[in-house]
Amino acid sequence: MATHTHHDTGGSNAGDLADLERIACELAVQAGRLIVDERPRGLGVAATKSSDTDVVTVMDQRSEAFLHERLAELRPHDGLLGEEGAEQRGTSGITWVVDPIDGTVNYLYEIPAYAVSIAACIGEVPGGAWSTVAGAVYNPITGELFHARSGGGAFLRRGDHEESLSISTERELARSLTGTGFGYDAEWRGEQGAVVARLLPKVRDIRRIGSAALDLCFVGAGRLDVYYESGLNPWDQAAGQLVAIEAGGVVQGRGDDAPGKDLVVAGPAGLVADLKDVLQM
Ligand code: LIP
Repeated sequence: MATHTHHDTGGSNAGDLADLERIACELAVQAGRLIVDERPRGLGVAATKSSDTDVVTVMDQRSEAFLHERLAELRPHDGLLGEEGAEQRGTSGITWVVDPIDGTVNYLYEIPAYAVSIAACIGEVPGGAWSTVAGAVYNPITGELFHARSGGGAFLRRGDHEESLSISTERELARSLTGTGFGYDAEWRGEQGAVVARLLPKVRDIRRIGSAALDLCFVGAGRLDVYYESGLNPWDQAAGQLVAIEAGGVVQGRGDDAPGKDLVVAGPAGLVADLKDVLQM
């Protein structure tokens, strides 16, 4: 079973990981402030990607440009992979995987459920096996900063207050608040809708928050009992995966596969197993 629990840290020591986590936190907050404070009036769609509902705003692009510039200054030998096209190979063994605004549709519609997600990863991302060693997810509207480093636990910081996170203690799928999300392709959404229709009578309820990064952090915080989604890119899930794991959860893919674009399931090990049984995945 390729379950992401605790990771190999690629030779990074605890001090290195703490520094990576600090950088992720600082830049997530700075980029989060940018997308709120400098949001133009009448913000529209700057471009579309996989479909005409898969939108990019000028603030996605500005946030990613900011993160690219700051990471090049702070960590010049690291790699970078960003949702909006930023990509460079590094020599340090660390690749920063960033989603400049996760939950872009929520951001466009001013629904307060979006985040900047920044993860320091090892391995071959996106082409091969990779894992996250430090990360941060910041919702600039709620001021909630979720962060973790491998082996260091998961935390939620709001202002001067910080608390450690633990996953749900729920053990019954029928009583589980279950998060999920859907892709941008109409035919694929039809298939995903059929899956969630099968699942709905078997769980407490479904929540479709619109940001995978927040969904995974909510699993870590126990705000969701369990979460699954198919079609996610590394930048949607890299930081949130580690928060869920360091809060005591497991993050798996289909069958014995590692989590990835095909499927991500996160939560307490027993609930993840039961959910995968129902999903037949
Ligand atoms: C979003 C994900 C969400 C998914 C949406 C979209 P984006 O990422 O975070 O979980 O359901 O379809 O992919 O596009 O806002 O960065």
